[in-house]
Amino acid sequence: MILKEFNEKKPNAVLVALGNDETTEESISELERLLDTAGAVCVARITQPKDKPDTKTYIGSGKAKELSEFIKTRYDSDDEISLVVFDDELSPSQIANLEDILDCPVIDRTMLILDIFAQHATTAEGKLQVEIACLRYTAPRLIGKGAQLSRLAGGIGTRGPGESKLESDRRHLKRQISALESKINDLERTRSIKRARRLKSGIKTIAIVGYTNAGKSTLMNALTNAGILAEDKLFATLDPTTRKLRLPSGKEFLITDTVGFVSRLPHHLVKAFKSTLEEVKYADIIIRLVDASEKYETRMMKQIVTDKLLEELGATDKPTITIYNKYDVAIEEDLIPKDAISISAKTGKGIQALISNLEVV
Ligand SMILES: Nc1nc2c(ncn2[C@@H]2O[C@H](COP(=O)(O)OP(=O)(O)OP(=O)(O)O)[C@@H](O)[C@H]2O)c(=O)[nH]1
Ligand SMILES: [Mg+2]
Repeated sequence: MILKEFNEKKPNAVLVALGNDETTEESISELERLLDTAGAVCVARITQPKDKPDTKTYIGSGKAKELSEFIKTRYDSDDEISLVVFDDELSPSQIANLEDILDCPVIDRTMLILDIFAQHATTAEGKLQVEIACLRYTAPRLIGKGAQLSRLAGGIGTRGPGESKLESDRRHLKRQISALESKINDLERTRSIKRARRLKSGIKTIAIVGYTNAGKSTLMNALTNAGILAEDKLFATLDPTTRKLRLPSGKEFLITDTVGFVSRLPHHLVKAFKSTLEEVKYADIIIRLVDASEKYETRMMKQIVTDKLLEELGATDKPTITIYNKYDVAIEEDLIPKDAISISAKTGKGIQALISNLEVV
């Protein structure tokens, strides 16, 4: 993948977004965190107030020239720019046009997230899911270029050498995708057998959901000593872990920690991670974790993203416990609902209250 190729020094990147309001700022800040997680450094942010993206170059052509000048000033220096990341999904032709003008690799938000997922996947299933998402993302781009080429080649009936190469690439890609899909189907079967076994055991399952970095793995560890990696990185967890949770009364649950949500999670990833995310769909109870250390508005935005994904997964009709985590570093506490459970998964504060709550669900 793109960012892994730079192995010595962290690559410098410029981030680009359209808009000039607070939402743009938040979104580009999140992109910077994603970039950091992927292993690159943001050296400049560029925003352009514009209602609609330019069909050819996303940002205006003048702005693109300006950016290319900026990149040029750093050629062959220690601060050379190796990457430009756009905070949106770009069309294949926009990427090609921008790379022409900027003379620098261009990626979009989706590719960046795919890259992080590729770096973080550890299990066979996780790796397969990421691979499928990447191929599915690449396929239409190849087809798009192919379509342009075949028109250039003189229309129906004529076959340029480039076109037939593209066709064989496409066929190859299709074969690869279907081979991976059948492997995934096998894994899905295993997962559903396990699920059926759990169902038979009659033990209720809880899924911890929430925006990436909310503290889901930390909470899971606090509850079960699961020893899951919790990190101040986005998408530290990709593969779901399920553990038994035994309450003091003897009541038992199975609790699952899973992949975090993010604003504009690429559709291909949602699709590819279907079997992982189904752990949420089949859970009996949902713990919806909110990061209380963030501003009220950010919390709200992230809750909306989480709820939308829950709806997409068909998991909205379940008993849901909303929990405010990171209470030790909470801000705007007066805006946290009075009846909400507040905890610190890190210090352990409020965990007892949560457990008491679970005793009665
Ligand atoms: N101060 C404070 N930090 C916390 C608390 N809970 C978690 N964190 C920190 O928040 C960061 C993210 O925690 P994780 O448990 O990895 O979050 P996650 O929701 O599992 O994240 P992903 O798996 O990446 O989606 C880590 O650096 C944790 O140490 C808390 O209650 N208080
Ligand atoms: Mg996690």
